[in-house]
Amino acid sequence: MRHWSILFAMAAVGAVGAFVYAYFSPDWWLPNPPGDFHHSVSRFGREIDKLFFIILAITGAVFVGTQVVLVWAMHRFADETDSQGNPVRKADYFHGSQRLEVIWTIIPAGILVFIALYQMGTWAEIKYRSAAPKVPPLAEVTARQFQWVIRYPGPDAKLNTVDDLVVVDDLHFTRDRMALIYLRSSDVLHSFFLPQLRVKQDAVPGLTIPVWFDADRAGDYELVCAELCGWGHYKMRGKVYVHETEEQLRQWIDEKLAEQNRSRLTMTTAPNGR
Ligand SMILES: [Cu+2]
Repeated sequence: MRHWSILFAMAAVGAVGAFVYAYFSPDWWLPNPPGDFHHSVSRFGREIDKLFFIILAITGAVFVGTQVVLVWAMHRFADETDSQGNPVRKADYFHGSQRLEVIWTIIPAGILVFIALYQMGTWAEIKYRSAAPKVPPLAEVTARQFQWVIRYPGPDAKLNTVDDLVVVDDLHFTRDRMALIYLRSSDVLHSFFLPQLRVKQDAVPGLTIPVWFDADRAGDYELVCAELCGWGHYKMRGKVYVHETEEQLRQWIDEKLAEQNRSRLTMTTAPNGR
């Protein structure tokens, strides 16, 4: 049955085709701003994408190589019968080959060691606390079922004081500046995920974890929870807005504060009929 090899070849060609198509499609797996889906907008994003492509190239080459061998073997050793219906060749087998097993253990092990060493610099830059930027924190982000509570320092520029601004699901920061947040959880495990900036960090109850990131393009992005944290997990979706300048960010915080003070005032005066 020689044509089985054709079916397997088509499956492999289809799989490679899907990858090639994906690269030219806006639904490409690495989310980027619409209209420019090949350019990550953050420094970490570019580094992570580079690692992603290296791994994709290695796994892609191995996939194509093994598929070629598979299809060739199916084609070359398909069963054949002569005109009397007798097999042309007898089935043959052997009990493994030590040399082959050594080869296909050493090569993947070597590749894994290479990736482990190669990614260390990027990992250190994104995750090591010693690499955290020496800047005042942008905000404290507390995950809870099912929202992100974000606390920005108020006019005194200090966190956890009475003049802080507390909002829900609304993360704002400034372009071209490392933003540092302190991530916490008040109930279960959540995961702070900024897909366009390639930032992902678990929020762990009892821990305060510094997370830092930047964006080199102003605009709207998204914040989602990437850890199944309960029935309303899907609702843990926040807005991210990157301002052009620090003044604009400051202005947004001031406006929000004024708005909240106004509503607090109406709340306290309303029962007395004004
Ligand atoms: Cu969550």
